[in-house]
Amino acid sequence: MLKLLTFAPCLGTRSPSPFAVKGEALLAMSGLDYTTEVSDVRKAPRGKLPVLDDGGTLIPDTAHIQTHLEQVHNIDFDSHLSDLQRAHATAFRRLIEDHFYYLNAHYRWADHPQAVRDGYFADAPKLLRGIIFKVVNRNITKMLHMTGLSRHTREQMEAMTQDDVDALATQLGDQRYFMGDKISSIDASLFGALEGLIPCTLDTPSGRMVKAHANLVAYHERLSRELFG
Ligand SMILES: N[C@@H](CCC(=O)N[C@@H](CS)C(=O)NCC(=O)O)C(=O)O
Repeated sequence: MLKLLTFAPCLGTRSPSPFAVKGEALLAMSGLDYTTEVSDVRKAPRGKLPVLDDGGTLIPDTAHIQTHLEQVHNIDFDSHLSDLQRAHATAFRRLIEDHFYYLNAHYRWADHPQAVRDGYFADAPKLLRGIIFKVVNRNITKMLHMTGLSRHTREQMEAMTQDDVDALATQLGDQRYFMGDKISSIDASLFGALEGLIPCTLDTPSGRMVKAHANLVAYHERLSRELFG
């Protein structure tokens, strides 16, 4: 049985982590039976979640989870895509996971520390919650500083965010899925990002920008229904 080790739902989302939602979306798209289990990053092989547990074999990272599902379980996510579509999907995946992700993390952790503390660490004993939050917050702040993104002015960061959101909305256009009329693995990445913004209870610049694009909102609602009922 496949089991996705993940984070608990919070702040109105299936999971606060877009990667955890992406991992679950890949499993839902695969049609294989799976379960999810709330886990702890400290127990994860690379200190991050999600991790796929396939009968005791642990596969960290959604890129490797996708490869595992393709190679071991013969799931075909992307073979209908042309070489050009694959190239576009790769570029957009990097935009979503290696740029947009960090901007979204900044808006959450820098603007809503209290809500993040009480949402992310709801299961931690109340006395420890503040300490855990402080340690994680320090690491996240450092990580965002190292990417260089949080060194820009707020105005510059929001302009970059707007560029990302507009690029996503333009590529989607009035198509059913991100690459056309058939779902592919890039939809899992985009769904993960949108899940962290559209139903999320936090008011963030990226959330507002996404919600201003009716096609992104309708897409999120459609995939939510199709993948998770
Ligand atoms: N490239 C990884 C990224 C996973 C990731 O960054 N997970 C974050 C949550 S969004 C995490 O577990 N962070 C815990 C930590 O770094 O301590 C994937 O695709 O699965």
